[in-house]
Amino acid sequence: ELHYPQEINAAEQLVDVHVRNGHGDAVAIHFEDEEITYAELQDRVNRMGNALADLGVEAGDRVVARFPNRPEAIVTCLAVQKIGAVALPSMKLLRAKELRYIINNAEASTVVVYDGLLEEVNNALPDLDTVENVVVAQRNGVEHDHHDYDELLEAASPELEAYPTERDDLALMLYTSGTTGRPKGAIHTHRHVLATADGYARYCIEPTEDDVFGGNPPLPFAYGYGDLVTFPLRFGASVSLVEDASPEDLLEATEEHGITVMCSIPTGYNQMLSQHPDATEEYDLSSLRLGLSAGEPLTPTTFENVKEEYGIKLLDGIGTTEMLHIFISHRHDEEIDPSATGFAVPGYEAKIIDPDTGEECERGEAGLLAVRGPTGVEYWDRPEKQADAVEDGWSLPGDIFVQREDGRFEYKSRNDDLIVSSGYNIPGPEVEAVVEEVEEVAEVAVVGSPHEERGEIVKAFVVTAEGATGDDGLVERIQNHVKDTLAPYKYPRAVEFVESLPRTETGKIRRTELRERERQ
Ligand code: 3SK
Repeated sequence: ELHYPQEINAAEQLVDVHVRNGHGDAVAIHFEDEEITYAELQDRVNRMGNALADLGVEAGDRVVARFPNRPEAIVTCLAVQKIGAVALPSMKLLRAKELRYIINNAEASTVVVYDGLLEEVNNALPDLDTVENVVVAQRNGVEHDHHDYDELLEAASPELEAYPTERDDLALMLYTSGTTGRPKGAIHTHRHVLATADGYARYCIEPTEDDVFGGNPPLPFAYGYGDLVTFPLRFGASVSLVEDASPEDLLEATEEHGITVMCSIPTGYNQMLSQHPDATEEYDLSSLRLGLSAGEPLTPTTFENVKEEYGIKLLDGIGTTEMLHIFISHRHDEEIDPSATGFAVPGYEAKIIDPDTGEECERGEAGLLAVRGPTGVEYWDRPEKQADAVEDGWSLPGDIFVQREDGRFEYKSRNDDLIVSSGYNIPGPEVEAVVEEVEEVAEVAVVGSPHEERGEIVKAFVVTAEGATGDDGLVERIQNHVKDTLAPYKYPRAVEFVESLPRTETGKIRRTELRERERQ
């Protein structure tokens, strides 16, 4: 079990502790040609914390950080946490409609945003009820009339004592799509943040100060936040950050920054393998010691290909935004069976239950995964969702697993309507609601369809309105409308026109039937 003192501040633990311990000159962040040491990171975090406090941000306030994977994102989140406020990293592809909902729901007081991502904030701003400050990091010369990130930092003091947060005070809030189309804020405490490193990372990855974490999961994805912020900084290691990293960027960064622990999703590894089949001849990848994989199921083929090409094991894991990071995985130093996800991470317990009775299943029997441990599901202001997601202290992530005789957990499928495509969680019903807005659409059902590279793709079954023709033109109009309304990765890559949708007696669409049809 992990014990933390009553008073603890995650940002202080991730940065100041290292400076105090004489590690201030060690590199914390590699970004482009820059090497930011722990002492420099502390200086920036302190200035940003003071600047935010001067703007009126108080302990407990929610502050949105909207950045690609850049150092300012880390500085902002840590500064927010250091003054006792709550960091809310925002996925960069979110559109004004989604931002409006999230920021109003979180009642955020402040938005700190990269100028390349300002437009959707400006579009949402007239309807943001609680936002008092917008701070812009101007990196591309985008004109604005908000506070300027660099000017604020320049003017602020570099001295800052961490706010005396308690271990169960909120530190981080991450919105997850869920299946309903209304994103849910998963809230996490200072203790939760540190526990992801002190459990999963410490035992499954065993990081040292010499490790360099790198990869492409976005920082607002809980997987990316752990891999690229919490883990490197908890262990006095460093992170190689690459903005919008292509497979080539990741291979280059591995050579340039000496990445030792690569972090990606199966689609990311497959893209690296297929786009650079001779990577080891093109790049020096000898620094790599391990790869982490999550976000979607890892196939044994990808595991073997990565092992053969890069000479490293891929540690598959399953986590959720609600649990903050991975709770089932192998350990890097044990024999990995790539057909299974692994064992419960030290500190967590996992079991398989019958979805109808809640009784524990026998080994070998498929059922609903239930987990508990040092992190847990807590939603911001959604008691009805909270009740569905937790039973008797056990969190129910909504996945069907089997626990084998050897104790390993093997993934089977999702238990709900969430489509997992290239690591993005896409709620089918949310896409349906937008497709339905197209005039020529009478009815629609959206499900995941298996796809070799992306795991699944979003597929829409559409019944056209009278007089409309289901042709390529309509497919394009549907796709463009979704791309213009929601984050573009949610658009249906496949559209099939059908006479009618399968329905239950009570009129509910039988998405299971459509999903099964796709799997045949
Ligand atoms: O998708 C996952 O497996 C995952 C892993 C770590 C953190 C968050 C998530 C959703």
